[in-house]
Amino acid sequence: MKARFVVPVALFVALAFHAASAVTGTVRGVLTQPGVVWVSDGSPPPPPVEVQMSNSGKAFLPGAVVVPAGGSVRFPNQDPFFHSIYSESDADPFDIGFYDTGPGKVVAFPKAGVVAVRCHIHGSMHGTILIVDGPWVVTSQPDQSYEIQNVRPGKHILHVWTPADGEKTSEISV
Ligand SMILES: [Cu+2]
Repeated sequence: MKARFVVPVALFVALAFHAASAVTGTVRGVLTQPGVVWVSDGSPPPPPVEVQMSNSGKAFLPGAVVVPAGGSVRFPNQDPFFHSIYSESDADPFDIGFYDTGPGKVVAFPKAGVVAVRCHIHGSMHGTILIVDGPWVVTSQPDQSYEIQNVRPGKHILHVWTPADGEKTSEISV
């Protein structure tokens, strides 16, 4: 399965701003498949951003999005029929009710975590929202390597998410 991720451009700008103001470290590694990696290091959150995850052809498009905690996700409905999506995940559960073709609805995600999204009407629909609370990176290198710069010194949790294995965490020292 080909992994597809969408990341908000504004976050890159915010992280570049943080880099100029503190002594920080770099975290490197190699994944076994394309995924998203981030470090919960207590960095101040970037300005809120809104990411889009469309409903198209009875599916979420893209199937996974990344948003910093405090941001939001809009769910435009591109299908000629209703959707009604929800999440029962521990982090940021929601149920936004029925909505027809059009701009859809917006959900805010104040807490970091991994949220599985489903639809009451279409049982096959499944999306993932990664709400992150620190420097992060989407791996795009052919060799699956990653490098996260501007991590604050200290003990932190490293998060690795892949479509096949979900989220795995480990403690690191920077
Ligand atoms: Cu649906």
